Amino acid sequence: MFKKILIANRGEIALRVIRTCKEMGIKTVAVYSTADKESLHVTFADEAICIGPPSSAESYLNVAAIMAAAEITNAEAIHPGYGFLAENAEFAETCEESNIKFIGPSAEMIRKMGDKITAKETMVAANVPVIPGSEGLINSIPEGKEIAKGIKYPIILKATAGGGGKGMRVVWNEADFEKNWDSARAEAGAAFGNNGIYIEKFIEDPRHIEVQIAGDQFGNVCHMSERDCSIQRRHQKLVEEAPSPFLDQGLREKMGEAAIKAAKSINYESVGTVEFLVDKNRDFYFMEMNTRIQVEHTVTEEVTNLDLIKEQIKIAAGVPLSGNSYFPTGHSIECRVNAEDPYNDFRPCPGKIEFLHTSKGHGVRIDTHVYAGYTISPYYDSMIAKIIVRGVDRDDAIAKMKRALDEFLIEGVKTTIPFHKKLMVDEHFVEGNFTTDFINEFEMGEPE
Ligand code: MV4
Repeated sequence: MFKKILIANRGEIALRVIRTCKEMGIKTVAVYSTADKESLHVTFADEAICIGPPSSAESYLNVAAIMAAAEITNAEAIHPGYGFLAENAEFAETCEESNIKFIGPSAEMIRKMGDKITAKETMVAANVPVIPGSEGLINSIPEGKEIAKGIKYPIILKATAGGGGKGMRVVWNEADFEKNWDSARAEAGAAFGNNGIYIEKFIEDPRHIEVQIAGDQFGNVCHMSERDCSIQRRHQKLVEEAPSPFLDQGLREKMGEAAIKAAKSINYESVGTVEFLVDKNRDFYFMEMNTRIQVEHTVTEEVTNLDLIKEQIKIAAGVPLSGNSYFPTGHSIECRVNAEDPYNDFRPCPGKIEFLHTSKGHGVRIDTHVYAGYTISPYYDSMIAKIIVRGVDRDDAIAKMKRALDEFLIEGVKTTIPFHKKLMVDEHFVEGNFTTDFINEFEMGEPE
């Protein structure tokens, strides 16, 4: 096992990794920007190294500074967390070349899943269901229109370098093809320096259901069942839960097996997530694979009793998996507490936390890096805490979440708590009857 790990991240996930390292007897090195000097990941790590000024580009994305910090401290491995360098193939490659273990998949696996057309071709070859559409890149408008006619409108244009909705356009009829083609191409080119576009049938009102998987260095792959992440706003998840209220055991097993096939087809090493779109007929289609630990890994931990960070570190150290898959017991829900004003278009609200009391008690877990007196920086993501509950069933989990939201007291900044309180009593949410379009219909009303 590793003796020392450097965590190339900040906030709650840096703290999350440090906690597991402590339990495993592994020393930790925190890196931080000057804006994060007072952060808990700096306090709780065994060593801490400043890697630059507040801007991410000069600190948490500064590969040279991070590699220097790892070398100075003799760290044997780097945990990238999520965001920042977690899915950066060049960074993984730099680690490989420096004989520092990147706690994640190889640069090659990251690249394969990062290019969406390559990922899709890989899934077709592996017999994983994909959304009907073009075979690879579209080279011209007439070619695109021909394919669209074949699969029938509505269709969706997607950027091969994309993800997170950038360079994506829904086209409802042939008359609207050209203008959407132009804007998708321009947006993809500007965002990724790659304007390659492909076409898919547009799935209306889908659910976003993803399967947690893990693969070891010996070709064993298992799944840890699914998470429902359909409650999203502008491609940012707000609430995640496990299991999905939409799946029965039969579909769960089928999606789990498909996710295992997907991971095996690239000899996937590490923990990862296979994202699916599920339509009204309960047909599911591969969408993307995330080659990192995700924010919402916690709900899977709550229903499987696994420590996914521990599994990830063990895999990186060469420990074999048992190969057995995991099915959920009970129900878990996570609400993301963001320093944003839900009554004002979820506008970010950085600033000083004047008072804080976090929820406690049976079945409640709070993962956060903030405390009373902490100043939320405008430089980074606005997520300041995750409220995670576990109940015997979905109704129990919702009851616990309502209670936990009432107990979460924060002053000085606006947060998404009022949104979550309204959601937990929404009829459609309570019935488990929601799709990715849910938020567009949701009314916040006026502040109390
Ligand atoms: C789709 C789709 C409908 N049909 N593809 C959104 C981000 C990117 N990962 C893919 N996305 C979508 N792809 C087809 N063929 C709808 C979405 C989509 C979406 C997917 C999951 C969760 C939220 C979403 C919100 C809007 C659109």
